[in-house]
Amino acid sequence: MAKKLISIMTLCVLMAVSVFSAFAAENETENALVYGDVNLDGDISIVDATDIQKYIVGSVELTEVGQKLADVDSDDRITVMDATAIQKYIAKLDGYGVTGQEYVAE
Ligand SMILES: [Ca+2]
Ligand SMILES: [Ca+2]
Repeated sequence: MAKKLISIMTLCVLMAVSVFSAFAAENETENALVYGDVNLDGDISIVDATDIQKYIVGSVELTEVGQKLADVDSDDRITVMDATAIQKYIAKLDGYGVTGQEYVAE
């Protein structure tokens, strides 16, 4: 009896694990690209603004997509204005351009 209970519990754990990993994998593919998430970690944070500043001074590289997501004021350049716009978005101030909007590849 106890043995049967253990095998049922094991089955439940295995099912929970597989459901969870399927959910995690799905989440990853559905992780939409959003303007402002320069480092593509799924979060718009001060790190992204800092990455832009570092990119401007040449101390960090951005991926091709990262560079597109960095231009949040849509002037086709990556400047300190983009970093400022992201900071405004985080601080919930106006003037954050397209930060937080979904990026759709052309
Ligand atoms: Ca980020
Ligand atoms: Ca810009």
